[in-house]
Amino acid sequence: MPVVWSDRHRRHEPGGEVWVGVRTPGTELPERAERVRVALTDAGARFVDAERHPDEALLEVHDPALLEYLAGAWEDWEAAGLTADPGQDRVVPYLFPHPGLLAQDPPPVPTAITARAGRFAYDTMTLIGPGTWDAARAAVDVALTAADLVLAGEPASYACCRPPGHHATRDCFGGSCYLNNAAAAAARLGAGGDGRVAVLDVDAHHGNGTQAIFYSDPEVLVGSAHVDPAAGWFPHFLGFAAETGAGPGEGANRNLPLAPGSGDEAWLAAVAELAAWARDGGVRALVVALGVDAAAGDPESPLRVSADGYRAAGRVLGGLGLPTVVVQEGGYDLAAIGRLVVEALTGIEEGRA
Ligand code: SP5
Ligand code: ZN
Repeated sequence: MPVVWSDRHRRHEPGGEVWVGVRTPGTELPERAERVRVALTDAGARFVDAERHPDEALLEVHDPALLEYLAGAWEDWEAAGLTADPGQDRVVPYLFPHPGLLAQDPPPVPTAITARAGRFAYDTMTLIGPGTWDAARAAVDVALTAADLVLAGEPASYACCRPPGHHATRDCFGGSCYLNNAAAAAARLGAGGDGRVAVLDVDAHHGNGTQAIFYSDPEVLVGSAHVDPAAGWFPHFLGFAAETGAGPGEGANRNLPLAPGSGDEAWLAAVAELAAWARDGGVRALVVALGVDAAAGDPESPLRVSADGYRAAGRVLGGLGLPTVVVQEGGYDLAAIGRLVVEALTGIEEGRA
């Protein structure tokens, strides 16, 4: 299947993560996408450069206030002198508008640049530097170009997105994600209005942003298999089985939390359950949010899936026989990420055959 790519991902250098107040090296590195590119090149893949898309497609899934903030966040931070005093070379939030704090909903966008970040960031780990907006915007273009290829008749396409997107909601960002690439692709696939779309998320972490964006939407099924947040894993506050959608979207969200240590058997059973759910829901197009951080060697999750497991999951998802856009999410084991992606994509092609 064609691989959609943008060199602009390299402009996003997170510069680490502030975790429990400490600047740690972080794992969402430019090298991740480069390793995937090399593995796909070796596998003989056909590369397509991302095409620039107007903001309209993005406004289907994001609040204009978030886009406006992210587009200027770095320049505002620098202009406010914060790189010199107190000497912080990335945008880091410090104050968060919790519901219990507020007199206004939605909260105002604060005047102080230091306070503004917390209006949109929900964690301290997802830092903004000079090239972050350009790269995040390019990742959406990658996903939208991949969706366009499928709309033009390709059976499947792979969006090699970086930074990832599935933790970004309509109006806030976190979990190494800024803009929701998979949600933008799903909105694009569903734009014709003639049938439901499914987003099936196999990243090790709950796809909370995608869930939130489509939570009341009966036309986009969102399913996620992930390590149980109740067992102590990000995103901690959601991803539970009881979250099934709201209002007209009731029944259109499905979460399958897995115990830490789960390997191929339990994980593949969950992936198969999500696939059967989408099939029974009568969907006509599929977005696979492909995180490969459920793999055994990944530093960010306790799931123990093998490379063969990713291949088998690909076969299950490809077996649905739907027009499919695969969107890259997490995966932080640099030595394994390339092979894991190749196995998953190969599995999807085998499943379709
Ligand atoms: C897209 C994606 O996979 N995002 C995952 C973000 C989860 N990050 C959670 C990080 C939690 C803190 N990690 C600290 C590691 C210290 N050794
Ligand atoms: Zn993840």
